[in-house]
Amino acid sequence: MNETDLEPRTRARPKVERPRLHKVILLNDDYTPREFVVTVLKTEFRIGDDQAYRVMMTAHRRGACVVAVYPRDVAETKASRATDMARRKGYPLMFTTEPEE
Ligand code: TYC
Repeated sequence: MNETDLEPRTRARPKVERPRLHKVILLNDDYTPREFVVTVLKTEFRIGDDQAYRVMMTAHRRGACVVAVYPRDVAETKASRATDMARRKGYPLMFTTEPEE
């Protein structure tokens, strides 16, 4: 047998679980300026102007918005970096993470 063999696979292929992805969620608050939220989104999550504005407005209107999904460690690092960026300016802006269903 070689790479060009067209026989169907007969040996068991054990199913491997993919690690679950985690959502980064932007939470609304009454104090952080809209402009600043957009800047944080663009800086930490590398999304464009329009997308950042839409995500910010969705959180503003509905209370929260999913920003993106990543492997757990990446999601947690980005959420705390983004939250810290706001904390340094004295804003209460918060990002959280949760596993995808
Ligand atoms: N609600 C804020 C304001 O009116 C703006 C804002 C939007 C803050 C989204 C946080 O996740 C947020 N200035």
